[in-house]
Amino acid sequence: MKERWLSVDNIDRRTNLSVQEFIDSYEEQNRPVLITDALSDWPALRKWNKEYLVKSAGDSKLAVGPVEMTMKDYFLYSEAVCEERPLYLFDPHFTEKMPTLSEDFEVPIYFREDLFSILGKDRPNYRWLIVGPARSGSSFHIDPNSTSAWNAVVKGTKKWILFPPDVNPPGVHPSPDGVEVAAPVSIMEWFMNFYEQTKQWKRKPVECICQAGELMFVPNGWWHLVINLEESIAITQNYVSRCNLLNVLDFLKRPNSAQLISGTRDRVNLYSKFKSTYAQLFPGSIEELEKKAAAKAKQSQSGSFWETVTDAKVGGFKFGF
Ligand SMILES: O=C(O)CCC(=O)C(=O)O
Repeated sequence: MKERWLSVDNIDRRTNLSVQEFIDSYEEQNRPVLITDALSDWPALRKWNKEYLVKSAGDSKLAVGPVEMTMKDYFLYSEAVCEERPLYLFDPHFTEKMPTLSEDFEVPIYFREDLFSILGKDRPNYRWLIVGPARSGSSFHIDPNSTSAWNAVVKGTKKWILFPPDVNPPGVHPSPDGVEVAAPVSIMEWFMNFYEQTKQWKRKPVECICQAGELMFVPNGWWHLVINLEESIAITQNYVSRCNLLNVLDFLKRPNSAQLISGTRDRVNLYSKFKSTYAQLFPGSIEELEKKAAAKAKQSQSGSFWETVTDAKVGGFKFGF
C-alpha cells in the first residue's frame, strides 16, 4: 500500500462515548464513527493469537471464501500466500464451532438492541469471525438486509474507506435492482485506478485506519472497502435497532427481496414474520417510528449532507459472504 493511500484519517474518533450520544450523533444520523475504547473489557484482546484460535477450532472446518478448512490449515496457507488477493476466513458459525471464544468477547454497550433476535432460528446470519493476512480484505459492498454493523479489531490493523448511501464509489456500478455490482477485480486495483479520483470529488469518502482494540460503526447503506494492513483477527456483527428498523422493513418488503436477502438458509421472505412478531412484542412501536421519521423528513426537506444520508432508504445490495 502506498503512503498516500493511508494518510487520510477523517473519521470521528470517539472515546468515552455514552450510549445516548452514540444514538443521537451517529446511529440516528447514519454516520460512521470509530470508537477507541469499546472493547477494553474483552479478554480476546490479550488471549487471541494463532495458537489459541487453532486450539479452539480443533478439527472444525471454517468458511474461507469458496472452501472450508481447519484453522490450522488456514494459517499454513495464509503464512505462505504471496498473491494479491489472499483467501479470507469469514465464518458465520464460529461461536458453535469454537464455543470457548464466546467467553472472550461481548456485544459492546452501544449495540445491545438486536431486533432480528426475535426471529429465533430464522434470523439471517449476523456475526462473523474474520481472519486474514496483509492484503486480504473486503471489496466495496453495502451490508446485507439493510442492517448496520460493528467491526471490532482484535489483532492487526485495517484501512477503511466508506461512501454514504447516495454516493457510488468510483469504479463501482450497482445494477438498478441492486442484485449485481460490477466492481474492480481486486482491492489493490481499486486503489491503483480509482482512489485518486476521490480527491477531485466534492463529497469525499470517510477514511481511517482501525487499530487493534478499536471498533468501527458502519451505518446501514454505506458502501465500504476494507484492507488488512497486517495479519488481522476481527469480529463483526450486523444488527437491527429501532434506528434502522424502518429501513430493514422497507428492504424486506421489496418485490425482489428474496433475491436480495442474504444469510438465510432458503432465502425465505422474512417481512411478514419479522413485522408481525415485532408488532406483537412492541405494540404501537412501528407507528411511533413512522411518525418520528415523517417529522424528521419534513424538518430536513432543505436537505443538508448528513440529513440526506440519514433519510436514505437504501441498503438493497446483496453481499454474499
Ligand atoms: O474485512 C473486514 O473486516 C470488513 C468486513 C465487512 O465489511 C463486513 O462484514 O461487511
